[in-house]
Amino acid sequence: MAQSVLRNGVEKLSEALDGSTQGQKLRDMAKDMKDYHDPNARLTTDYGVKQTNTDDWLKIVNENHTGPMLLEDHAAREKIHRFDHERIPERVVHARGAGAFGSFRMHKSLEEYTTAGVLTDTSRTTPVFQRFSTVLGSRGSADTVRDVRGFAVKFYTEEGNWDIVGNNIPVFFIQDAIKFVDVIHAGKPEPHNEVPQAQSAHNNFWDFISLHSEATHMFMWQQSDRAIPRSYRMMEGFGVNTFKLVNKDNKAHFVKFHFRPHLGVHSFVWDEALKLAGQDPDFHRKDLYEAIDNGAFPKWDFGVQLIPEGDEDKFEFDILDATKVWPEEEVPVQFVGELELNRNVDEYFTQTEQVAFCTGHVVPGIHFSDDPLLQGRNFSYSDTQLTRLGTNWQELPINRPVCPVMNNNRDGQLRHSITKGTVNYWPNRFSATKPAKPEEGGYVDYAEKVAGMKQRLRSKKFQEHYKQAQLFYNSMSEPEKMHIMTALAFELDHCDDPTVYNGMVERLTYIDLELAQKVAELVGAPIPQKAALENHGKKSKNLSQTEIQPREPTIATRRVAIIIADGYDPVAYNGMVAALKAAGALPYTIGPRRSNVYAAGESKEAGKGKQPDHHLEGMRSTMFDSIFVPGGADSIATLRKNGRALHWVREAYAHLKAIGGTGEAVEFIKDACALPGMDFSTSAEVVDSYGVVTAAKVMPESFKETLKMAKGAKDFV
Ligand code: HDD
Repeated sequence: MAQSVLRNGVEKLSEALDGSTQGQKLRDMAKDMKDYHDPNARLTTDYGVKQTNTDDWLKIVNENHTGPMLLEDHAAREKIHRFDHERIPERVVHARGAGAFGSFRMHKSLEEYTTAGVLTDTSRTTPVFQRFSTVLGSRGSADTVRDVRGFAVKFYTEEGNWDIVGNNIPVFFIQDAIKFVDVIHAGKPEPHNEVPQAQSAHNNFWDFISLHSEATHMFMWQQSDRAIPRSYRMMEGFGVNTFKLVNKDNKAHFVKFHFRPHLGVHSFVWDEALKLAGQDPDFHRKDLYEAIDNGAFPKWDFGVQLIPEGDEDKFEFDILDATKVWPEEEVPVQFVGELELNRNVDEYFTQTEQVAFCTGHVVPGIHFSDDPLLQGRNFSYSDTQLTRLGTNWQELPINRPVCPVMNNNRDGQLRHSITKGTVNYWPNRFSATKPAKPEEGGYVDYAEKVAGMKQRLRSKKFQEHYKQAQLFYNSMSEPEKMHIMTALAFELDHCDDPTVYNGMVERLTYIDLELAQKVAELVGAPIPQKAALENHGKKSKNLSQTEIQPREPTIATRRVAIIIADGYDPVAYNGMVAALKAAGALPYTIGPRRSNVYAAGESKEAGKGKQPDHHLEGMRSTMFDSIFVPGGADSIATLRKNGRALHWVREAYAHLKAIGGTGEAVEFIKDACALPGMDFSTSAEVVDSYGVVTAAKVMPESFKETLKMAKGAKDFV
């Protein structure tokens, strides 16, 4: 695996260097790359001396070839010493992540609003590096936990690096950066026992949330399906904070950045996410890597919401408050560009781990607003990189810009570039390395009049914390509402302090009384009888993820398990495999063993048979989007007797997945899915969240159509 990964990287790099897509950044990094597949390369020390033996420490040996080891062996000590220091501090938040390279293009210029070349020049392809992450877990934690996902994009523009350090949720827990420490301490493992890992389901988190009412809107998103995405490729991205765009006439617009996935937004059901966290903790990481490796490049439409300076007071909410969305009815999103990820990393540590994003990284034409969360973030990001990476982190290959970097910042640990010349200050007698004029592309600060009292205050509109939480909840579909209710009930069940869960139930009465009552009943809190605040009943579009549909219905990159045993129907099997592959889906054959399985009419002696990709115990239904079972009397008779096979089908059914079968598999699937006392012939009998799948004569086309509908599939042929 490791070898193919590296080879792949090197091959792709040479393709890129031939002039394709985002060659600029790749050419830049190639200066520091080594090819570990060079058969002519020889092992050396760090100081370059070739080594004849890196397996035995130098010793004084007796006749039995044993004896004490020598301190003199510098090469051996170097090897151990380097190993001892391999780890660096993980990110204080967002430690767990995955990254990829890509490119960004604008199809409509934003020159009316900004001078930034990256947003105005439609002939440019800007290279990018993107990192996705969870927030709370440590670097080795699981991908599929309930959490906000980081969505950080570094644009290597011709004018310098521009970073959007966003999330897959458009709002945040807090309004002022100073509260970040509190919300993160509350969410991270508790201080006395470092429990729980990568979860918000504990006393401290909900204690803080129940007492800090500005988090109300955000915790509703965090309890929704958005926090358990099916794939990084199937989530939206939001810049969250309010920035400013400034045009050539020095006119400013407030702006929020959006990324909308071409594949639509899809999520796990909670039980699936929970199980996957143990069964395949790298699920999202692998999903991203495999999709890019297969050429199924994830894409997002890039959009902006714009408010002209001067209009900022026209809204019920403060447009600088990161706990509020700008409802799309009031400020539509204009989609003007496209982000594509098309190349996997060559090495995780030097690229995904060492990449350092900073909200303070902006290019001419893009400016900060007075958003108090953003202003504080601008300090925190460059500061944290010092602990994590050390001084001169900006010079690391993944972080350095593609344009020249010239200044009088010097020295410090691990300084990489060598600056020639006799002066390191400005002004100097050579008039060397001088400040740029605006017409030379110099960054010009946006001039604003600021006057006021020096005080620790927030604007009045910042004090309102519930209307948008109600708006979000009201906008959910019924299944989404149910998922929020069960998520809250799960989380609060993990809190054993009644002050915490009682307090949270009380907080819910500010959003929706019925929701509060249902949660209260499940978690054992007093059932509230009165709403603390009347629900305004309003809704807004695109808050429900069911509205963020795929651009084109597609099953591309969906993982389909095809379960077979000896005697399976080869016509149904081959037809389905071919149809799925043709549609870009990823069929995996699962058998009772990974040794060859024989179709009806095939014999072991004739040397035929099909080797499954996995056996039934090696994988679980959770790792697939769908299941197909071809008929074949003997195959189905075997599967019927196999508890794990039944579990595969039944579990997939419970997780609302499309299930298909032909011939004898039809009754098998029905029996496997049937719940005690359930009348399978009418969907009305079906328990709440359970999808209904009745399989009869499943042709590849109808199966594909069902799969396109992904979760929530109801009755198909
Ligand atoms: Fe942050 C990392 C997103 C508020 C302080 N943050 C980090 C990352 C993302 C975000 C995606 C991971 C970047 C990567 O992949 O390396 N953070 C957000 C969003 C916020 C937000 C969308 C609200 C709008 N963050 C926020 C505040 C502070 C920080 C208010 C501090 C005052 N964030 C950090 C940090 C991190 C970080 C401590 C840890 C690692 C890093 O910066 O590079 O500085």
